Amino acid sequence: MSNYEYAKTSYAKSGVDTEQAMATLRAVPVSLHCWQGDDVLGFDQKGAGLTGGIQTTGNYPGRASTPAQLMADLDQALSLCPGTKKINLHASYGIFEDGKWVDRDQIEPKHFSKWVQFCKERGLGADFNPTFFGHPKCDPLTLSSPDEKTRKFWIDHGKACIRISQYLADELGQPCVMNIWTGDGFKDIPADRKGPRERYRDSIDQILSEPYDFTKVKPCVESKVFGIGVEAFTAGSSEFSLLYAAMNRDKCIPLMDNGHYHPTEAVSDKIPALLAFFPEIALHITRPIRWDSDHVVLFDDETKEICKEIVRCGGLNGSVNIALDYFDASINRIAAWAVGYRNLQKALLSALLTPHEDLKQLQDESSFTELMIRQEELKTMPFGIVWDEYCRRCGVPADGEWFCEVKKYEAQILENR
Ligand code: RNT
Ligand code: ZN
Repeated sequence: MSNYEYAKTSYAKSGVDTEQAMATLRAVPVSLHCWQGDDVLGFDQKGAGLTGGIQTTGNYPGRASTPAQLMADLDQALSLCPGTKKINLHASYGIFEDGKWVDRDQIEPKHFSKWVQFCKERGLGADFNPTFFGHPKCDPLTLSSPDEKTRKFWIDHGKACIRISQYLADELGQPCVMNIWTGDGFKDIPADRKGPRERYRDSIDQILSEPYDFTKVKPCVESKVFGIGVEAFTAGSSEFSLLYAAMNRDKCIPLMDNGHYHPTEAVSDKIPALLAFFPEIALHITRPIRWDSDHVVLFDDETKEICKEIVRCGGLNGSVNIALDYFDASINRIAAWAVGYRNLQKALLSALLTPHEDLKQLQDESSFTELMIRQEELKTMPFGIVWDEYCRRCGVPADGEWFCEVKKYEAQILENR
């Protein structure tokens, strides 16, 4: 009996079909964030640096600094990632031909045609994000600024991004999730909390007044508890963002980033709460250490719990849009992409290899002793064997066989940058 046959039989005994689990996982789109490749700097600003209360730390050599380099690095990372991939783009990654630069309120679909070509050649979908940070027109507020000129600039940016998202969805034949997140907030105790939120709300209303097909373009509002330099107040708090989405269900969906809550809050628990009310939600999967530190995603308990909730709430049928969001500049950036992506795939596979119906029944029968035993015993099932088989079927290297590829690429390409 092969290792895989052994694993398959073991799982079958606990009521799990490994074939079905692998087939399901293979079809689930997961969005890989382009910004891990260049420390969130983008191409449209020279020297504005990263602002908005987010930060990359580390100075690992070989950062991509041109579209061609970022695409080459993405290719290397994608070749190591099993499953169905989408690329998550930010507006700051527009490509201006012949030096024809335009500011963010003027960007057009044509500035993303190279990305469309990239995605088409590889059969990928794309998601999109307006970039409300790292720009001289952050005053430092954007959509909640009291300066009407500033606010208009950023509203126009948001509208331009709706048009680009529609273009990406139409060209690639897949829905495009368009995420609105700003770092708007205050370092210290505000004198007015309602004003910024009213302006933020009005700004999102104006952005979403731009026409789009809601079956193809999925605008989201991402909440956040605090950022660096905006410790006292963020305009887009959890209540604000969730309520905005709840009151505008016909035109947007909520987005939760699991780095954006107090450290004892668990996004895994919030997923079923939101799905009790929203037909569709979106996630940014990351790893906070003490704060929104955006560390590389691990195959850890909370990632597994998030994936369990996605799977058992039926989220793989399209009701949960899954994206990664982390940025580590202290290690090889391609390895960071690949290991985080693979860990999310592992967590999803592990969730798919769980007999959820049996476990639910034990809970409903109040058989909590048996429930604990079953849940504990699942932890030592031969998961790694199924993972290896899944990688093999997807045509990507198994664990232990991919880092050598990254090292080769580092020696040949990254070290010469
Ligand atoms: C920041 C948010 C946001 C960004 C990206 C780059 O805290 O998580 O999603 O990470 O838009
Ligand atoms: Zn995020």
